[in-house]
Amino acid sequence: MDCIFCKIVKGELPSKKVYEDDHILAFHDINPIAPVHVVVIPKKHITSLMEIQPEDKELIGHLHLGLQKVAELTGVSQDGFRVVTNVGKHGQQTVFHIHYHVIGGRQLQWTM
Ligand code: IU
Repeated sequence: MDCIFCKIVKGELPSKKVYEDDHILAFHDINPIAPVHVVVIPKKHITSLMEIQPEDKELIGHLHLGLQKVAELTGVSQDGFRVVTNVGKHGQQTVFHIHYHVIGGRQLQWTM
């Protein structure tokens, strides 16, 4: 499958890893928008939030615990941070393997 994030999971493309276990991978975004900007993905290929299936419930819960770990590992858990998953065209999703942006390390604003 021609998916960039699947290639990162398989080690065919490089990434700066923050956290990894059997089911998820977290790596620094190549184009960060804040001092902390980490992309967290399930190793399983799921195209977007809209393609999560009932059998993925445990995996998605596990990924949320991974988001906590990433926040702790990157030092943003105390002051706070933002988690974003972009979906489809209006969401400006550019990589069609579900991913959660963990963004922090500075005061964020809420703008669309
Ligand atoms: P989006 O939510 O699909 O718009 O975000 C994709 C993100 O993946 C974006 O912030 C890119 O900078 C990031 N990214 C990356 O970290 N490494 C890559 O090889 C590629 C994209 I392609």
